[in-house]
Amino acid sequence: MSKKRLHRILGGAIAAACAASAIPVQLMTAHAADEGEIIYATDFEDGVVEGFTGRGGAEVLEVTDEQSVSGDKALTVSGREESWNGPQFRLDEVCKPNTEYLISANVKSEWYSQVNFSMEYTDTEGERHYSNLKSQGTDQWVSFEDVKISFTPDMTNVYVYFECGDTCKLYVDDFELKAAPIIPIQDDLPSLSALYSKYFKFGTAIMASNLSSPSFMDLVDKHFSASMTFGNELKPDFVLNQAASLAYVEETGEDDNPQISLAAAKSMLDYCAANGIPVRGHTLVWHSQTPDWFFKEGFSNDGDWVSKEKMITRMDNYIKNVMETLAKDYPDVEFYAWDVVNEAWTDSGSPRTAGSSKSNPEESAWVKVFGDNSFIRYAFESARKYAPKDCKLYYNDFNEYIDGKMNAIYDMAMELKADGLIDGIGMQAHLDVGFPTAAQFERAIEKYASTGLDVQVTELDITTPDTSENGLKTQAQMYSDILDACVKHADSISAVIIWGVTDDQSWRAEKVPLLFDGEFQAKPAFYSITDGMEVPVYATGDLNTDGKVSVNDIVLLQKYLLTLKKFSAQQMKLADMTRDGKVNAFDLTMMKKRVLASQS
Ligand code: 9MR
Repeated sequence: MSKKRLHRILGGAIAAACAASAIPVQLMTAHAADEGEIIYATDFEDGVVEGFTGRGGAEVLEVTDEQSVSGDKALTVSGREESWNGPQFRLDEVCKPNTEYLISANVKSEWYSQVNFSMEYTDTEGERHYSNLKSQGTDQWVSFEDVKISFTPDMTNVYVYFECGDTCKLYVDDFELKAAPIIPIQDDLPSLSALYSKYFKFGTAIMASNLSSPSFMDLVDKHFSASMTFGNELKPDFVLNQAASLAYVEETGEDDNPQISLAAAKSMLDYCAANGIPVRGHTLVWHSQTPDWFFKEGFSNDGDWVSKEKMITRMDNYIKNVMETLAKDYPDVEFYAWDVVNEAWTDSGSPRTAGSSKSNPEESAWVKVFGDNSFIRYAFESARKYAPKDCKLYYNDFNEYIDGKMNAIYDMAMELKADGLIDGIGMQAHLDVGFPTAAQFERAIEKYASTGLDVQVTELDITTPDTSENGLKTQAQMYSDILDACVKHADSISAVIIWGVTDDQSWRAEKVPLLFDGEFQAKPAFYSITDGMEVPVYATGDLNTDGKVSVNDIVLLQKYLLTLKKFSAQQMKLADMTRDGKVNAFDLTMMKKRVLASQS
């Protein structure tokens, strides 16, 4: 960032206007920002702390000349009583939902520690959510540059904030918030979902925060419309509602019915319903991202661990509540698959160590309560009882090509299959260019396919430590080899899901594991899995190019007619049911007749 004094948008003209009309700056409403427009920027050289407040309440925020990057001054935050205390900046009062912004700042922790740049919001049921955007560990100034941020209309009290692992002083300088330039996606690429539709569903996983990025969602729409996984929002720690569970105990005296909320998933569920995208539910029973109170007497944080019997009932009620709430509140979302149990076996093929995943991420509270992996069968029994009849049930795991784990999954699957409890095995496929080889991965596909169950590749990404042009070529080759193996075994594989869309939003962003870069452009890996593929010809009406004309296509056409959706040139052609060169209500009527006829 240059040394020149940044102009403080709110501190200048707008703040003056607010002062004149006695409107506090904090109450200003968001305005439509033009691409690249600076919404707020300060280098603190004017000695004013504005826009920032302390997260804990006790912090002291002041301008200091002890430290700075540009000029002589910076913001300092002292009196931090907890590591999460620090300066926060409220976004939703100055920014618009469904718009992408970029934030840059220089931040320094007084002592060596990890500096986190994070985001917080409140959902429609009043629950607060926190997510880390970027972290760096040092006692020097660290620079966060153009970190993307956006939020949806149902998120309120949206803040970005800085914290560090210690309670020492924090410094901030050169904070800048601007509207991101709009980078269009490449229109001339073939759609991945369409290219692979004759083999399997080709889909992706996204997070609710991605919904607010227009170009990101254009990529989802074009390439991944065959299947959607929610990266976090259907995991137990997002779904379980402790306040409601405690209230239920208070009211009924029973502590075996955990209460749930789908508020965090709402915007994604609405998106999938409106766009007719089938969903892979992820995940019901997992040691990770599951709160300890779920396993404790009275649903209290410091209660004793419950008995196995009580946990069986709690798990059954949890799965029942999830399935019933989805069916009642989201009847239009098609859940075609659910990960019933996730990551229960270690690489050596034994159950995880008993414990709390909050103290040690490898340990499992399920094993703590059950003593072994016997909870898996109960989970599948409950899922079978409550899941929609046509929804397939999966066991899902990573390192699924390592012998010990692979054999344990195979044996477990065969036992569950004998009782009709499981439909498939999910191979997460978090791979690296160095390990495993495509041949090892294919061997695992063969092993799982030999159960006679369905196989899905549920979370494919391939990291490369070398991000040079050469490294990206090696990555492209591996993507191509893995997809070749999937196509070869397409008879056993019903879906291949990429764990994310653009590198910058990936959980392994530094090793650029995905098909598109942070600028929404296709990488060599994309071309390696599309080049030479036959572009399929679709039946008129098959708007989502999934190989059939169905209710999902009707939904899409309705959306187009209500001008809620743009169609590509291919979709315009496919939508013209009456072949009169126009897309209108007559096409919708004809499509409805076609779908009705195919159902009778
Ligand atoms: O992509 C998810 C990331 O945003 C979360 O921080 C992380 C926390 O565990 O979970 C990631 O998703 C995981 C998935 O649910 C199960 N397989 C491994 C994935 C990557 O950690």
